[in-house]
Amino acid sequence: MTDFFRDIPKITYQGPDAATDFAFRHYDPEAVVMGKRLEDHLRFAVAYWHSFAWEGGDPFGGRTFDRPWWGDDMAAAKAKADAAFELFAILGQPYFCFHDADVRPEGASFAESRRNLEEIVDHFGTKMEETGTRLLWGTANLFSHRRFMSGSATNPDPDVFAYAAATVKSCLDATQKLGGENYVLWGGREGYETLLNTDLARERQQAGRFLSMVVDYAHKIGFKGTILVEPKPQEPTKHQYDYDVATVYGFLKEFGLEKEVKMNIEQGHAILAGHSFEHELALARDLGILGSIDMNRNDYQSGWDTDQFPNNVPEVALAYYEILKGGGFTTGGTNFDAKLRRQSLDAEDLVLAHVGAMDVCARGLRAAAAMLEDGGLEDARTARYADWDKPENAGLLSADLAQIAQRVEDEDIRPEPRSGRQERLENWLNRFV
Ligand code: GLO
Ligand code: MG
Repeated sequence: MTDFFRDIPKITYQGPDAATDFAFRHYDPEAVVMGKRLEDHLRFAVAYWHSFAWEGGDPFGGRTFDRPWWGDDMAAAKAKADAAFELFAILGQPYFCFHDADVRPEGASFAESRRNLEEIVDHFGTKMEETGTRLLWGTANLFSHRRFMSGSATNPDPDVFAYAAATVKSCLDATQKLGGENYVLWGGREGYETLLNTDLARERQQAGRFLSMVVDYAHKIGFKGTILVEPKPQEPTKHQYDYDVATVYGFLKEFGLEKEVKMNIEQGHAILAGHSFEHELALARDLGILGSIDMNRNDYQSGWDTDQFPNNVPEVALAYYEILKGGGFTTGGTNFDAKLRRQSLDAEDLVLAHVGAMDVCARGLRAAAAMLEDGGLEDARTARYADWDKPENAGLLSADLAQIAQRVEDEDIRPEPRSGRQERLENWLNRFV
């Protein structure tokens, strides 16, 4: 036991009129929505990196947080793990996620780093068994260390490619050992700073081969989880190859991986790519590659990936609408890829950030379920496209241009514009959020 969270009670559902801040007002894990418990719909995960490894720095100043587990040896890593599992017990969320670099000290060699990871994985295994907390996904940090400054799989130096491949192998092994339900690849440095020094074609080939190796190895070790790629358009590099869902889909098709790999979609990354979160989710669902989400929120003015905790129910409702419409999560879940503001120093801040975020997601999911059950949007959409189902239009998509042109003249077709009814639908939406 550490005493970092001392005096903070276990959070329970107490309803909207709870007398304390330390309660869920909306997230009742046991409540049944569309035939499923809220806990099983939302599948919340705490992100180890933001909550336990991030020090509160920004480009103008370093560490603001004072944590008893700071340090770069195994004792510090275990103290960190103890504190992390204490937070998990307070929140009662079913899952967590981690990168290798969040949880173990860097060794003097690759082998030492791997052994450090294995030791922490054993420690996690014991704690997971004791507490029932599960692993939503594991991942490798292929972006913080200076060796990865010019990329990992896409590095001009083959030694870095090899180091990255060995790292992912060790992280997939760790994820498999802990029963992780997914494995995530986010290519933070898989991109370029300047085209002047970059061979785009070669780097894309390297990335495609790397991802194929990851998929093959997952099969080889019998990994039953889902391999997920997390799109982001830029930051840290000026341009990242995994720009958005559409770009990654094209990449997966090119390398024959579209049936093997799905997407981990993050709110803030969608915004940076010039999309809404629901756009990215709807597209992934329609392409059959919607896997999991990194839930957070971006500051709309800064143009920077601010990774704040979600606090906007109408936006979150639209996101869960797309997820529920696709049948809900299977192996995926809601990972809070979100960090405190650097002035939020206290243990209480870390707990309450998650409590509020879980409440916001619960409200959003309930609203989304009510919208789907009402069916208003789906009915309006069906009506809008209904003419495509008429017998006279059945052959339109298999005809050629000349046949269509003939028909337009023969039948003297004169299209009559119809309202898109956007405001009416926005008013409908407001009844639920
Ligand atoms: C950063 C990303 C990062 C990933 C993580 C998963 O912008 O969101 O936090 O989610 O590395 O691999
Ligand atoms: Mg993320």
